[in-house]
Amino acid sequence: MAEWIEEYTYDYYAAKYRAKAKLFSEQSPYQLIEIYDVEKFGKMLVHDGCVMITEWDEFIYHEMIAHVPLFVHPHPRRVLVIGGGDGGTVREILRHPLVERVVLAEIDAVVVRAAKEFFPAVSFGLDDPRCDVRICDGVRFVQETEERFDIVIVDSTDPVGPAEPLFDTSFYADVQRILTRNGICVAQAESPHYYEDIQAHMLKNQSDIFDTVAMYYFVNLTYPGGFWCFSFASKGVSPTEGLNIARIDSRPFTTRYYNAAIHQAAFVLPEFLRQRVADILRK
Ligand code: AG3
Repeated sequence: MAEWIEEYTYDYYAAKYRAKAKLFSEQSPYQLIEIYDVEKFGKMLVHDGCVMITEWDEFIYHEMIAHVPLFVHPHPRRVLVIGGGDGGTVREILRHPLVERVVLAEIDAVVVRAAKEFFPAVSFGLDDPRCDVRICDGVRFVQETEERFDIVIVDSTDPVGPAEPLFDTSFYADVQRILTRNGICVAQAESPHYYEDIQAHMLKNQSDIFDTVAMYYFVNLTYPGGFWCFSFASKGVSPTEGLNIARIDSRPFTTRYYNAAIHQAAFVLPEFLRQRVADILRK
């Protein structure tokens, strides 16, 4: 089999990949989960027609969602991941020797099962003794948990379906409540070209709750447009000022995208986006 598979963005743009084989397809209670073997990119995980990860470029997303908050926080011990059932974010978090415990709250058991079977190099951290995988609704988890976390990472899909409430003020208020004093929340923040309304909505909502809110970007291949963002919100700690560069430079693991200069550069936004973010945060 060799067929083209497509990801549509609205009704005016689509990206097309040459699939060598379809490896997995299952309709879970939340979404259609498919895995393809794709030319160039290797195995590709697709939810409801949207590319989640490929073997080729998942390191970029996962390094940038994890190492930015983990190197900003002076002593990250406990980390909560909402979503992220493929395990890539957990894998990067567990490279930090200070981390004692990671809780992963993933709503969809099928994602975890499929990732363990087809993406062992992404998902292996889920079996680490420091990782506690909970199949549950992350929104309810943050409402109900008595536990406190130094960092909360929202590794979500686009805000349609189950991920929608993860972009709302009430969710961020619960996240703020369960964060410790130097707490940081980093969240998947979409494309500034295709999802500017979502970005505005989430930054505005975060700024109602958090003292410090910023946006940073990374470049990968397989999300629409390639230019993609994460939001950074904290109880005051700056993502770049006072950054401990020596700690980054002496990290006891290798990275392929993240380094100290990339960390700082990621917060330097192109002018259209810098202005837009400044306007949203001023209101
Ligand atoms: N999270 C999904 C990022 C957004 C993808 N959007 C899209 N293709 N339209 C990826 C989860 C990785 N752990």
